[in-house]
Amino acid sequence: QAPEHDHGTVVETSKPELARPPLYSVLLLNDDYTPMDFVVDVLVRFFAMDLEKATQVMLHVHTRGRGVCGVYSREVAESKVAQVNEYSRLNQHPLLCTMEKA
Ligand code: TYC
Repeated sequence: QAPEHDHGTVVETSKPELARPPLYSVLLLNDDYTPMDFVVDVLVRFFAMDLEKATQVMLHVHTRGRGVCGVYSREVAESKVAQVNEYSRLNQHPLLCTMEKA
């Protein structure tokens, strides 16, 4: 004889929701020593900006202290941060790139 499991009233339903992976903003931080031209070069080289956009973002970071370079998956954001910081150290500039959940 089968056990009685059906209590008769509560029926749970679920809406299928596809879990979207979280996005991360990649940021540049201002400092007093990195040349403006180098920051513009970084934005063109690693964030596919044209010169005009790169100059806008560099000046935003220079005046506001930090600024968003792009929004990516965690893996791509981690790679951008690592590449930018390695490139900056290689060129002996203190420029810092970081990321945070968007
Ligand atoms: N503040 C720097 C200067 O006056 C320029 C600069 C801009 C540095 C943006 C870092 O993320 C930065 N040379």
